[in-house]
Amino acid sequence: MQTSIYTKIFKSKAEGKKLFAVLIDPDKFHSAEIISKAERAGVDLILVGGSIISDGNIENCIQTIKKITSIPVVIFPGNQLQISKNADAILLLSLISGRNPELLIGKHVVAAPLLKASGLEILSTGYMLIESGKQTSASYMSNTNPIPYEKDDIAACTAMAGEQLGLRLIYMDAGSGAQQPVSKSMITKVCNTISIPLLVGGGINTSEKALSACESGADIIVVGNAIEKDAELLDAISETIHSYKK
Ligand code: 1GP
Repeated sequence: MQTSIYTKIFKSKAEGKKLFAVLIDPDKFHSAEIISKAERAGVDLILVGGSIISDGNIENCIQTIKKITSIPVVIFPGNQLQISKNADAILLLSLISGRNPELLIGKHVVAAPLLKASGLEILSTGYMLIESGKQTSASYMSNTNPIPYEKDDIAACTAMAGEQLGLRLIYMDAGSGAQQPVSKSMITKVCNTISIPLLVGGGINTSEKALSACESGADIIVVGNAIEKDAELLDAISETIHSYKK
């Protein structure tokens, strides 16, 4: 039987190994070359999704990726339309940093039968937007306020509540192309508060920033924009994340 993606994530965390996830925005996915490079670099997960998909197509994007690589493909949905049975799993996001009922439970009710029929592995995720210097697409589109940059306690209690509600992952996101990633102190505080795996993304555009997130306690480092701009970064960031030891 195939090991579930969650089992692999949880096992890596237990062994102190960090994972590297690359985010592909279907709107910006114009060349399959980046996927081949990700495969060669040893990327662990490919996330696919975006706040808005205007001229890209998530179905075509996932099919193309699946033809090239065996790296697990996980949907990171910008909305309830972004579901494809051709992926391996989906981050079922509940936006726990916000107070928009549609994104806490409403959209999930609408999507539930489709998700069940899809056969996708469902990774229920407490999604936390963190302030990063300027308003991000995710914050604007979700009509929610992110957690203030320096409010580590609020972030920790939010993540704790997510874990207590039974969510299986926490994702702290400074937003796509964030000016500054989530702070070291906030990642550390959240990491020390929960026992479920922690994803961190938004504005991680160098190996140094990836290392900083690892040192702070992130289990999965998510990089999108930086790779889209310069796919050569894949090797360096992957090496940094995979050679990290506590
Ligand atoms: C955005 O966390 C992801 O939701 C990735 O952000 O594109 O800034 O790497 P970047």
